[in-house]
This record gives sequence, structure tokens and C-alpha cells, in this order.
Amino acid sequence: MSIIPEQTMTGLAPLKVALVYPHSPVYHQDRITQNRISGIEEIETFPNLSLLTLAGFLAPEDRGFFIDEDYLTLNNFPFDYLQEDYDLVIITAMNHQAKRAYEIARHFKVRGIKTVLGGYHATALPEEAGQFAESVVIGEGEDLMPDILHDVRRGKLNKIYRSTGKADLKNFPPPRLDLVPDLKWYSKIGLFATRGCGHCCSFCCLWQVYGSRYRTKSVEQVVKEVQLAQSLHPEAYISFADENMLVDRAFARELAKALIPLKINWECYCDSGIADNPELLELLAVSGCEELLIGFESVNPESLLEATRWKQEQGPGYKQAIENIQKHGIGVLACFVLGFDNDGPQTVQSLRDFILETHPYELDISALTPMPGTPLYSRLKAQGRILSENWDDYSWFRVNFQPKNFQPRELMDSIRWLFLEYNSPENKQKRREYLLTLSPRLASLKAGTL
Ligand code: B12
Ligand code: SF4
Repeated sequence: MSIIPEQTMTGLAPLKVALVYPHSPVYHQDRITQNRISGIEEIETFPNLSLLTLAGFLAPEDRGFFIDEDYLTLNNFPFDYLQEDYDLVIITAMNHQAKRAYEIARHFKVRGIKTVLGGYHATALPEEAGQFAESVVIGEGEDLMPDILHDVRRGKLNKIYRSTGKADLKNFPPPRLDLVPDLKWYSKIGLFATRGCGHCCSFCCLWQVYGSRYRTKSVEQVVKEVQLAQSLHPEAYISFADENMLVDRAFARELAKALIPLKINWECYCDSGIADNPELLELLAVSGCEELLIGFESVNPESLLEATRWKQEQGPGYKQAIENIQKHGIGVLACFVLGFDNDGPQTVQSLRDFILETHPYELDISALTPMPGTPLYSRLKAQGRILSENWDDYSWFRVNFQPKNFQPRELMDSIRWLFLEYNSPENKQKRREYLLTLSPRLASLKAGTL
């Protein structure tokens, strides 16, 4: 096996590194069914930002290979990456990708090639992940990558690397978007500007990975990353992957101003608190912000409290919040979760009324999914209500626990019914008329749902 090649001018031995995003066939089957239910016509695709971010730490002489198994599988890409030799294989995985991630790790381990596995699943279940990969990473990777690469060079990886969760984003290198064979394969390009969300919702795995302290990159850094994306894909639609991007209003204002000359279209996740800031909303629209993706979670106050007190306090303002945002010509992708202990048939009815009254530009409703590592998971596990620990069932399209007031099947049927109501020709027409009266700009958004 041709592992460590000759020394380079910098004195470092160049590394050959595979960066692998695993394909989950079960998820993709579920996705097709879900698209039918929710009326979605196209699957959104992004080059995985976790791996591209980690690749930012490779030395210039190292060779990184970005392997998106979704893309290989969906397009029969003729490159058998599994048979190549590498100095290191880096694998990321969400819960539903864990089975495939483990197969990949085992495959390379048998071949004597070093593997490091990180991401949401490994962070929650490092011991399980450690049975398959040589090395496991807990938490965010930026403060660990220099050590990992150093350890590979000296030929010995630690079993566990644990992030401090305190790294300064201002020191992060840009993601290696150049490693993607062709950015035009994908419908959107992810970047991130901030990290941290202080709401600490009971079902959310993100604060387990990054901590809850809010940190930002510099505006100049973000601008450079956007320009990099544009240089590789002039029509790039930027989707900021931050958990809750606009929390620091001064930073958000400066960033929006700096994005204006770049003439991009973009979207991000944020919380409903943004709706109280008309000047910032105006600026966001001018900067090319097309959609805000907001986790409202529920219209039932008791269910909101199950998520977090902050959201319960925001609940009474949700209708106004959606109107305030959309009248600036920014679509709201309203995200809800069904299956809290306080949810029942009345919640389903109230959610239907809410959706048909507020007309969110796009809608997402998921079955509540207890993810390992979250307080919700620990509680349901202690109550004996986790129905499956087959990670294929953690796609957010399946009910993997015993809800209190529904049978799992009823919960999925309720979600299906809500989507049917939202997408009925009559309600679509009403939504279109309402939104175009509210703001004609909504007709020109790239999501093009009107
Ligand atoms: C962008 C995004 C998508 C995009 C792109 C996915 C892709 N190709 O990467 C799209 C829209 C396609 C998508 C789809 C889905 N997503 Co998604 N998505 C996100 C989002 C918003 C950002 C992810 C991201 O890029 N983060 C930025 C990178 C830099 O951070 P990171 O991934 O955490 O990586 C860091 C660390 O985790 C660590 N790390 C990660 N891996 C490794 C590996 C090593 C070796 C090391 C050292 C470190 C390391 O270091 C990285 C740098 O710090 C997150 C929520 C969020 N705000 O994070 C949800 C999220 C990842 N998605 C989630 C889910 C459930 C899904 C879907 C299953 C939803 C669905 N039902 O359709 C699908 C699955 C798609 C698939 N192909 O399998 C969940 C995962 C939960 C879990 N515990 O597994 C999240 C967390 C959202 C949530 N609701 O909680 N998603
Ligand atoms: S507001 Fe969103 S990102 Fe923040 S903790 Fe709650 S679910 Fe997670």
C-alpha cells in the first residue's frame, strides 16, 4: 500500500485523505414517500459542509477526495473509491447514516487504513462508533483537525478526540469548496457564519455538538467564502447552515450590508424573534435573503414548553411574526413537529387552522424524533418508550417512540393530512393570492412555490 509519500518542500509528508458522506438507502426510500406526501417535487442537494470544512485544515500539498455517496449512488459515478489507498478516511454521519458509516469504517479498517468518524451520531454515541472506526470525534472538529492530521503523520491516532466547543470561528479556514468535482451538481451551497444557539430545546442535538455559546466568524471571512462559492459557481444559491444565524443583531446587520454588493440569493435558519426587527428584515431582503427557516415547533403552548420555555413565550406572537417577515418579501419556511406528549387530535386541528390562516411560504412538519444524546431521548428511554434503536428509523420520517396520545401510524397520518390540506389546489390558490398581495417580491423567489 502506498501510504506516506516523499517529504515535500514544507517538510510535511503529503497526505491522501478521503472525506466520505455516507448514503442511506432507507432514508432515500422514505424521502420519496415523504415527497409524495408533502407535495415536494425536487430533493434539495448540498455538498456536505462538515467534510469541506474539515478539509480546510489539509496542508496545500495534501490531496483531499470529497466522496458524496449520495451522488455516487444516484448517478452511478464510475469511481470505486472503496478500492483506493488513503492515509486517512474521514467519515461524517447523522443518525440515519450510521449503519452505512459503520460499514465504510469497517471496510477500511480491514484494509489497514486509518478511519476517523465524527458528526451528530458519533458525538452522541462515541462508544458504539468506536467499535467500527479507529478513532472517534466528539463535538465540533475545527479545534481537533490539526491534532488529528499531526497524529496521522506520526502514525498513531487517539481512540477519542473531544472538542472544547470553544474554538474561535475567526480562526477557521474557509471550506474547501474546490474539492467538490462540480458545485453545479447541487441545488444549494452551504456555508456558515455563526455557531451556537442558547434555546437548548429538549429534542435538539445541535447544542450537544457545538455548545450553546453564540460565536461568529468575521463579516470579511463570510464575504470571502461567498466569493469563493461564486467563483466556482456564479449562480450559487447560498444556504447558511447555522443553527440560529441572526441572534447577534449588530453582526447580522453588518453581514447583510456586506452581502448586498455580492448580489446573491440566500437563506438561513433563525428564530421567530427576528420578526420584531423591521429595519433588519428590510436589510436582509435587500441583501438577497429569500427565505428564513424557522422552527416554530408547535401551536400548542404546553407542547412548546416541552421544547423550551423561550418558545412557549414566543408562541402567542407566531401569527404576527410570519406576517411581519413575509410582508418584507422574505418567505417563511415554517417548521413544526408533531408528537409531543401534550399533542393530540386538537393540536392537529389547531395546526391546520394556523397554517391556513398564516400562509407560510413553505411548510415542513416532522414526527418528533428523539435523537440519541438529547434530553428528550434520555427521558423517553427511561420511560421505556423508545420503540427502535435501528438507526435507519431515525430519518425524521418514521415514528421511533411511543407517542402519548397517538398510535405511531395515526401520527404519520395526521402529518400526511396536514400536508394535503396545505397543498390542496384551493388552499394553494388562496396562499398565492394572499402572499402576492402582501409582497409581490415573493413571486420571484428561487424556491418558486407560488
Ligand atoms: C444543511 C443541512 C442539510 C442539507 C445538506 C445535507 C448534507 N449533504 O450535508 C439537506 C437539506 C440536504 C439536509 C438533509 C437532511 N438532514 Co440536515 N441539516 C443540515 C443543517 C442545517 C446543517 C448541517 C451542516 O452543514 N452544518 C455545518 C457543518 C460544518 O457542521 P457539522 O455537520 O456539525 O460538522 C461539524 C461537527 O459535527 C464535526 N464533524 C462532523 N463530522 C465529522 C467527522 C470528523 C472525522 C470530524 C473530525 C469532525 C466531524 O466537525 C464539523 C465542523 O465543526 C443541520 C442543522 C444544523 N444547523 O447544523 C441539519 C441536520 C444535520 N439535518 C438533519 C436531518 C435529520 C436531515 C434529514 C434526515 C432530514 C430529512 N428527514 O429529510 C436529511 C438527510 C439527508 C441525507 N442525504 O441523508 C439533522 C440530523 C440529526 C441527527 N442527529 O442525525 C440536523 C442536525 C437537523 C436537526 N433537525 O437536528 N440537511
Ligand atoms: S432553537 Fe433550533 S437550533 Fe436552537 S436549540 Fe432549539 S431546535 Fe436547536
